[in-house]
Formats: sequence, C-alpha cells, structure tokens
Amino acid sequence: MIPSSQPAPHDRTAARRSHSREAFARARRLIPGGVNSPARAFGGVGGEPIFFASAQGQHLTDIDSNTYLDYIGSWGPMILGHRHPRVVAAIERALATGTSYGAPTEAESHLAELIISAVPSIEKVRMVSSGTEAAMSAVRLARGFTGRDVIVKFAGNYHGHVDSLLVSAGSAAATLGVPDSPGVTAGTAKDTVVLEYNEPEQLEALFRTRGDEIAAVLMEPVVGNMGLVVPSSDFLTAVRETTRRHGSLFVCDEVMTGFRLALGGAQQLLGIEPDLTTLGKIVGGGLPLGAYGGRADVMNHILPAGKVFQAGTLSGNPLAVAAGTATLEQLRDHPPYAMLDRLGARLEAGFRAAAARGNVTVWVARVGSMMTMFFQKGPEAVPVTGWQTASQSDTSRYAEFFWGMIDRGVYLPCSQYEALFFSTAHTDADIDRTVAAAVETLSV
Ligand code: KE4
Repeated sequence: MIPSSQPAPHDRTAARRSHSREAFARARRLIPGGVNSPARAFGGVGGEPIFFASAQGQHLTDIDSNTYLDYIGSWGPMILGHRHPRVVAAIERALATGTSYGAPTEAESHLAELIISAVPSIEKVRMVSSGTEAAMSAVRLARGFTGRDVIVKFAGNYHGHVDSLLVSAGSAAATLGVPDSPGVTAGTAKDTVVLEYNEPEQLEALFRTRGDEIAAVLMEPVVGNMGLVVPSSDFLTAVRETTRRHGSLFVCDEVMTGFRLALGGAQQLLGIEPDLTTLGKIVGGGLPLGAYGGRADVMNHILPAGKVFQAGTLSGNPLAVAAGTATLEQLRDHPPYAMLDRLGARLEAGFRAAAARGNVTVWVARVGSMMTMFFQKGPEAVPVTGWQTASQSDTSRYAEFFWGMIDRGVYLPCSQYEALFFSTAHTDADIDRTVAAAVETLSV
C-alpha cells in the first residue's frame, strides 16, 4: 500500500531510501554510473536512482520496502501491469521445456503471425533482442534495398544506441546532454540528416535537393523520447508522399507505440502505412525481444532470403517469445485501449487542474496511456511540437515535481524528456490518488 503518512515534500535524501543509497554506492564501484542504462540514472532530476526489489500489477516496491504507483512500466513494456498471470504462466511453461536453442521453433512463427495480423503494413517480420537492434537492422535493410546511404531522422526522436542514429537523439541522450554521442565518427554521422519534427517544408526542401540519395526517413509516429509530441497530419502526409515519390522507405519506429496506442500501433490510429516498422518493449512482454518488419519485397532482402546481413544468438528466444505471445494474445482477446484512454483522460484532466491550482505553466500532451506534462517558464503555455519547443522546458521545475511525487508514492519518468505510461492494472482510484499527489506537490 502507498504510505499513508505524507513525508516531508521533496525529501530527496529520505532515510526511507537508505538501502537504495547503499546499493547505488556499491553499484557505482562496479558499473559505469551505477546503472545498466543511463535513462534510469536520475540524471535529469538529480538525486540518486531508487533500487527495486519487486513489482506486482501497477505497483513497484523498492529495497527499502516503499511502494509506488508505477508510471514507467519498464519504459513501456508492462502495458498489462507487472507479473500478469497470463504472461507469468506462459514464461513458466516455456521454462519447463528449454530456455534457448539457437534453432527455429514454431512458437516464433506463432508470434510472427500475431504481429502480422495486428499490424497490416507488416507482411514479413524478423525478431531480434532489442529496439536498438530492430532500428539498426531496419536502417541497414533500407540502405541495402535502395542502394542509397542517407538516413533522415528528427531531432528529439530516439531509436536506440545505433551509431548512425545517435545524432540529435532523444531520451537519455537528450536528458543527459549528449544528443550527439562521443564515439560516433564523422564518417558515420555524415549519412544521417537531422530535421525538425513537424516541419514538412524542411523535409520537402531536403528531398528536392537530395531525394535520390535518401534511403529512408525514420521517425517515431508519436514521439515519446522528447516527452510526448504528436505529429501534424501535414507532416505525416509529407513523410509518406516524399518517400514514395523519391523511392525512399518510410520507417516507423513503433518500439514504444506498438501495441501501446492500438493493437496496430500508432500507424493504425493515425491511418498511415509505412514500408518498415520497428518494434520492441510490449512485443517481448517485458523480456528482451525486438522486431522489424514490413513490405515482403523489402524484407526478402534480409539474409538468407536475400543478401542484407542480420543475425542474433538469442533472436526469437523461447522465453521472450512466450512472454510476448501471451501479452499480444491478451491485448488481442481483451483490447484495453478504450479503458486506457478513459483513464488517461482522467489523469490528464487532473494534472491540468493541479497545475492551474498551483499556478504552474504546463503543456500537456497525451495519446491513450502515454502522456507528458511539460513544465514551461513563461506565463502562457506554448505548444510543444518538436525538439525546439520541448528543449525550452523548465527541467528543474519538472525535477521538483518528480521528487514531490516520489515522496507521495508515485513513480514518474525520471526525465522531462520521457513519456509516462500506465497499465491495465491501474484503476480509477490509482489515478485519483495520483492526481491528489500532484495537487499537493504543485501547491507547495
Ligand atoms: P531498446 O534498445 O532500449 O530496447 O529500444 C530502443 C528504442 C528504440 N525506439 C524507441 C522509440 C524507444 O523509445 C527506444 C527505447 N526507449 C527508452 C526510453 N525512452 C528505453 C529506456 C532506456 O534506454 O533505458
């Protein structure tokens, strides 16, 4: 249960988290920055990361036995909440027969059928072990298929830690101020062109001059990695029309939005048809699995059907496939999207009201169960349409909000430049409790 007594607000060194502090000190001696991914390092909010012991449904429990309402959901995968019985049972069944074969199984074909039936633009799909691998493979495939070098991406979009895509990247790269990572060579970056999201004229101008060099345009169809930003219909039309006109591929990165915003992902919601789609997170049900797929005439260029190389020891791992299959079957059999949207509207209205009561300027963006409240410095809210406006956010004000919510048992993304997620395990009472915590936090 969430602690009934309300601790002192903004108590970042709360004694209630002494074991996390000790664990972090130990981890820093062993692991760079004490974490295995910078997104969880709390760099964007100050203080030290919280170490967790367990999770169930909508709740996380840290190693100091504090319980939190979880609004990260492992950065997206846990749409059914933690340890959903159907997913746990599927993993246990797979465990009983083997954990890794390095050889094909029928379970992989079954998951492929589920993905293909859920996402109409995907005619063939290849499984990998992460969203990064999916993006890396899709970029190589686009270059191999078109015989061209240039990839277009958008500032504030994040596609994993692929060298060629760590250029003006979002997520932890933006949070920690390394949108262009050291170690990415000029030779690699020269074939990546970065434009501003939601600026169709920029894209059209680029294609007028370099269209015959462009292998693909890669985008998050709804951005989560600069905070949540929705695309304009003009922008989506420009991406689809310019790529089609110039023989380039339209690659939708649905690692975060896939099966999250609809069973068919953001592309179903937005009515777009990309040539390739990358997937991750939910498709693995919280275990390591990514995928990329799309037009069969493109995918058939992947070895051994074609000549574009891509491989992986643990690709299609039986445990990850079992977790992903159970998750997608649950979403197919009991589509939660209307309920998630209703809960999201309740949370959005509550956060807006809390900000108004606290006289705090915010821009709130939400699609279904993904949402971001951008804290802003001026007196009037400014629409956040791309990195240029997202990056003007008042990140220190967000950090104050984050810690005030932590102290009230609500675990939000540890960065202004991330979207929050909630699950089918969250209830109206959880949302109301979250809103009450926001009202208290924003009125101090
Ligand atoms: P992974 O390699 O982390 O599985 O996926 C990379 C990726 C690709 N595309 C999109 C749209 C993504 O959001 C991600 C990963 N998202 C971040 C959070 N915004 C993962 C958290 C982390 O890096 O620890």
